[in-house]
Amino acid sequence: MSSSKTAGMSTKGVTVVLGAQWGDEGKGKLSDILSQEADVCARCQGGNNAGHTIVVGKTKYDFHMLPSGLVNENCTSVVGAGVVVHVPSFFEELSNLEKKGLDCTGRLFVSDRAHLVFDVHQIIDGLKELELGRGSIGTTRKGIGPTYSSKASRSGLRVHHLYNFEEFAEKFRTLVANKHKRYGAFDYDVEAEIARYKILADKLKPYVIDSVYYMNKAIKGNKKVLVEGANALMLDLDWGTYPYVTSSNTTIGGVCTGLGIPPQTIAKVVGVVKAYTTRVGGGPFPTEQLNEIGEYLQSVGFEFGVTTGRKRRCGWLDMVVVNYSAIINGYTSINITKLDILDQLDEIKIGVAYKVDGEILEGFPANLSLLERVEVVYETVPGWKTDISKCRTFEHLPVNAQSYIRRIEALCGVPVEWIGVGVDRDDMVVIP
Ligand code: 2SA
Ligand code: GDP
Ligand code: MG
Repeated sequence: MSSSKTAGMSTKGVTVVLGAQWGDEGKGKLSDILSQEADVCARCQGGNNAGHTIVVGKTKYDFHMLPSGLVNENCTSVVGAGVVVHVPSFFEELSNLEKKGLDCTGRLFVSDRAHLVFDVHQIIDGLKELELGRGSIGTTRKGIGPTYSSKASRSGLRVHHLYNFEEFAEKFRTLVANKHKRYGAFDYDVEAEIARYKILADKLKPYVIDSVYYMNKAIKGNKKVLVEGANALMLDLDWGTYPYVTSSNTTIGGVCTGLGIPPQTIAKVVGVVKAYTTRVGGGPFPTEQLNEIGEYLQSVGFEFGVTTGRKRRCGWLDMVVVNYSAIINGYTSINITKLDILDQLDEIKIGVAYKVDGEILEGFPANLSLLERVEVVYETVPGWKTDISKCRTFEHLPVNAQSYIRRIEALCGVPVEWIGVGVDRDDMVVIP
């Protein structure tokens, strides 16, 4: 396995990787690089709606619910309590990784407090989207929203329920009966599902741990702990473009609630920022380019959903979004990704402010009808018209590319520590 320079894990305290835009910034790639020196890599929220791509030489791995740290055989991976777990997909993903040669034996664990996603949640995800019609969220239909709804309404089932099976079966029948009351008749064989989960419970047992104890022991024992965020700030249930969001806290708070670790254990928070912006699914997107620039970014950036295969919407870098995310997440450094995708452009725009009725807005609006009315103020900078994929140091980047990075730093006040210049693990400029 090739290994690139691995700078960046905090030597004392937890390192966190979070998406700063609408997802798909390249969190998986950075998590993989960092987990080469991590002892533990944990997921704290989301489920198999996520899609993290890692390319190591000729091998491409797609992660959905499992932590990207699994690529590195010295790293143990934890699916934390805040994650929602569809057990059949857990095993399918694991088996796909094993087929690619990864031995995950004894180094993958799942929290006994994680909530379970059932096929019924996925059916309801689809039904809810149908009900919304033209106003649909554009979910991944993986049952994420309905499962977090079951959790919040205290009717969900958690991993530990599988080990008191009579109670599990009873609660599960009630859960499904209540869904029928709300959504009417839909095809779902409850007893067959219970029988399937009887087998899955035994299969899952070796992976189940008390993750609160496990994580805090690792931290106290000075193990190097990495937390891999999924989705991104603008998809956060509280801070994103509600209701066009996912159903978990994708921000720094979700790290503590999803893993049961105290905030003072977090030493480093890396914001992953794509050099332009993409969004998949519905909802507002002020710097979206519904023109040849958007098409260029989509095709050159190969912007397709990793989980659903949907085309991603594309636009210019939006520093209003990045700054809003930096306030909430408190980044200690940034990873700019996919800078190479801008290589061929004559000029590049950066969204630096939002104006409504001629007035600059302070902050990011909560109200979507106000957001729809914003006019983006752009700065235009020259492109570099050079292939940067072989650059490995900041000094080797063309001057205009260096200026683009320095401008981003100046606009958000956070240092850039990594710059992605290609898909492979090694295609990264590290700024020491
Ligand atoms: P959900 O399924 O309830 O979480 O969907 C709610 C919104 O959250 C968006 N969302 C995502 N956005 C970007 N990437 C995601 N992961 C996949 C990927 C997405 C894919 O890596 O490409 O394959 O389509 C992700 N997961 C959820 C979603 O589009 C809704 O807007
Ligand atoms: P994540 O969800 O944030 O992990 O990101 P995704 O895996 O959904 O999408 C990012 C895509 O960009 C993946 O296909 C990565 O292989 C790719 N990628 C990541 N960093 C870079 C980069 O610096 N340059 C290029 N060209 N591709 C990158
Ligand atoms: Mg993704």
